[in-house]
Amino acid sequence: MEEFFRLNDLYLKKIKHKLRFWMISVKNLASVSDQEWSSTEKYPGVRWKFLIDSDFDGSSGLSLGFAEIAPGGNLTLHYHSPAEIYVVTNGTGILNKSGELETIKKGDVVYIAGNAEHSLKNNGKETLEFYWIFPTDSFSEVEYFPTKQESA
Ligand code: 7BC
Ligand code: NI
Repeated sequence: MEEFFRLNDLYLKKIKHKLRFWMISVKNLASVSDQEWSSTEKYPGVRWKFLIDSDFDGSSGLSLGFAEIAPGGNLTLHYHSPAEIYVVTNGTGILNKSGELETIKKGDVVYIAGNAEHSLKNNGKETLEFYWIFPTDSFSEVEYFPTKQESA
């Protein structure tokens, strides 16, 4: 009987693995309500969660996370080899585009080329909220480099 359940389990695992090729999943922030916020002292006032990410589900090829920057908080100057997209869903902030500053706000979308230095600071009174997208299976495989410049 135990053997039957073990084989059944193996069979189900195999089927699940195959189904990943056709996987379509719907999520929202409530879906990850039990996930702890991530943060680092490198980025004061910034916290984030993972929604579509191979470290958390069976997705691949693209990954997406949600970040909040508190008023005064700063996702300081950095770069990484994958390109990146931001979709801003709340607040306003100052985007540093490799030295050129631009104010961004709710509704804006941002394309950041691979290896382009960028930072995002919340200069408003509301929480700055945005989704980011990487063309990678997971966030964990994106290597973050700090800028060579002095100020962020
Ligand atoms: O929000 C974070 C935290 C590391 O990263 C995504 C935004 C970005 O520019 O890489
Ligand atoms: Ni980035």
